[in-house]
Amino acid sequence: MVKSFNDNYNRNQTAFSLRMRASMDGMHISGAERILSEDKLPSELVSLFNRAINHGIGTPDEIYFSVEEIKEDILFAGSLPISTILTEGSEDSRRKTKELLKLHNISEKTISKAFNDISKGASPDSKNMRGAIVIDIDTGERLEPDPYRGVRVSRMDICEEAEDTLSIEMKRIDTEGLRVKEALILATKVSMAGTVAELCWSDNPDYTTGYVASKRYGYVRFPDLKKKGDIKGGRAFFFKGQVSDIYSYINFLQKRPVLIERVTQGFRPCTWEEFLSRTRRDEI
Ligand code: WAQ
Ligand code: MG
Repeated sequence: MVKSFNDNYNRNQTAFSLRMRASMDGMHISGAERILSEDKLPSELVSLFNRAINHGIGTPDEIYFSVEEIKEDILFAGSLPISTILTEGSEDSRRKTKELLKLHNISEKTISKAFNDISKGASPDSKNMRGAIVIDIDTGERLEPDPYRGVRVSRMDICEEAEDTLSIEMKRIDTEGLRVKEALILATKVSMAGTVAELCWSDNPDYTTGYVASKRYGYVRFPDLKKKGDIKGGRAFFFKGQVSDIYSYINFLQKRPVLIERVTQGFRPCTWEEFLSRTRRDEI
């Protein structure tokens, strides 16, 4: 994200999608997505290579890079606002995460299914998936065409200036880390696709904060959503609509270029009750 487009004056430059994914013994361990101009490609390739080989989980035995010219129009967007809920351990976090999902009119059965699948490793062979589960909010049915791989969101990034603003904003609200920035960019794009809500926690055993994100409630973080040492993680996109719409939905997630150019103000960590009263106030 060091890169990208310096807003208005070089919007006409050709943009490239740069992707990296690394695996070890067939298990996905690291990936990244960038949108950037040609002059930034060489340095970013090197930095993503370093990132892949220095990944905490292990040294990859395969690293793939792809560079594609972006021919579609880029959608410029504002980020979702960040909130962080103060909780008392993983059970409390899970309970509140589920409550927030219920506020999106997602059935309890569907919520439990998403939690159970991610907790046990959501691919049919109980490994972490490279992409996300897509789950029908009413039936709880999984809709991703390839249940081993899932749907991988691609072609999203943040403009340089917006990234600087985001760093300042994150400091203001006591939040830090590249992981948060990348997840926020992804979650913003996922919300723009019409996703009812997204549920996510990392597959990194040391990173236990997860989130629920949606247009309606923003990017809502829950510390300790999983226990330290747990290597299972993943994402679920809660989908509402005709099953026939699923292909254009997935196409948007995989192909439509989205660049964050504005940062929406977020909130300092607060209790669940404070969060609820704030969101209710906003709805009036
Ligand atoms: N598209 C779809 N699913 C993805 C993608 C993608 N581009 N990248 C990762 N996933 C899925 C995949 O199943 C991974 O195993 C899982 O998500 C977790 O990925 O606010 O770091 O990169 O403190 O480990 C969230 C909280 C961090 C950040 C999420 O995810 C915060 C994180 P990871
Ligand atoms: Mg990871």
